[in-house]
Amino acid sequence: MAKKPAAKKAPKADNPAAIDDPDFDLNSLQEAFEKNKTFDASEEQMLKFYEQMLLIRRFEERAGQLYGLGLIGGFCHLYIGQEAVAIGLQTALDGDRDSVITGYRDHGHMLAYGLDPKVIMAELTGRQAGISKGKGGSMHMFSTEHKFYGGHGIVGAQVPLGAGLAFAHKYNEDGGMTLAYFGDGAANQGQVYEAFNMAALWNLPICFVVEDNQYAMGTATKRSSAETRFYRRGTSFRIPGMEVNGMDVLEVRQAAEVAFKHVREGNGPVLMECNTYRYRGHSMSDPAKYRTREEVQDQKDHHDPIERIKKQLIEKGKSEDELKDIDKGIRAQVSDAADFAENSPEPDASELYTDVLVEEY
Ligand SMILES: Cc1ncc(C[n+]2csc(CCOP(=O)(O)OP(=O)(O)O)c2C)c(N)n1
Ligand SMILES: [Mg+2]
Repeated sequence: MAKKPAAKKAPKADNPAAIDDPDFDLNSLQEAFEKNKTFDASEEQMLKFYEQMLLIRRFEERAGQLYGLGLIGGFCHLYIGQEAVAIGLQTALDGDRDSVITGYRDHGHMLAYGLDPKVIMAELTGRQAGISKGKGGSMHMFSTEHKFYGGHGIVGAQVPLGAGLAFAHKYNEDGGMTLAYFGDGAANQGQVYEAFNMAALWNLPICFVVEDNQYAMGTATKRSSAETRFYRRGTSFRIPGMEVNGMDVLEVRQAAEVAFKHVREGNGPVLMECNTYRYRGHSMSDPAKYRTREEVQDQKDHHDPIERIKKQLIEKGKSEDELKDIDKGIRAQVSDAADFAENSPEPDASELYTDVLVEEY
């Protein structure tokens, strides 16, 4: 005979959902989101989204070229194809209060947070003027001043660190929230679930975002993940999930509106899955032989986030020429960033001893 389940004790945590709502509803936010999935953007906002996504695209293309020329060393993971995720989410944050943390595919997130392309390019090329004095490189860029906490090479490590940042927001009562990004591959890490538990238990102000770009290095999600609907993975911790088309900036932004409101109102974490696609290999050294050219071309032809908003702007009456001029301006800005980086000196050898320990011992 099956054992009778033990009577449930009320949990001691300050998680009201766990006490008052025995029937946790994974889709509570998704239902609100389904009613209107498109952010009601003004023409000005749409132009801005177009411009910001294009800046990431052109910046990353240039970074790829500089890598080919040997001006960027080490690893370099490009964000091309995924632009709508960072722009849709980060334009909904408050740069003065909120914090962001991500993995190693971080250039786009830094640009989306309004950081100067010059200091990011200088960082990629290992120059003193770089945002981490040229010592972090592509994967380990940081700006505590801008509440951008990296740039992490250890897959999944940013998730508990993000929970820590959210804990600090709550503890300091500064009104901020944290956006913690991770990949579909990272979603299979144990530490992610430990962080989910603590975030839900302590009602932390955090939005966890899985950028499902369909691959973890060369492994397709369906080959590595028993549950590929990543938004469901917070169910055991009573974290509501949201499933979002990460190739549509207006949809991502609308999802951000719903999720961030929930978080800011003190209801604890949200887990958002953004379905997206990376056009380039995992890193610059990956020839991406695990997928067909046709698959990539299909994404570019039918799902490109920049082409999508461009089309919507044209439907609103913007001319192709006007949009081309914006592109020209961005290309010039990216060229200036590359020239700035190439002409900046490398850090002095004495910098090897700085920023290593918090204090002297
Ligand atoms: C703890 C750890 N294990 C393995 C690696 C090697 N590694 C680097 S990236 C990666 C795949 C991660 O894929 P995903 O989370 O989907 O992120 P994406 O690269 O697609 O953005 C792996 C296994 C690592 N850096 N850290
Ligand atoms: Mg991935």
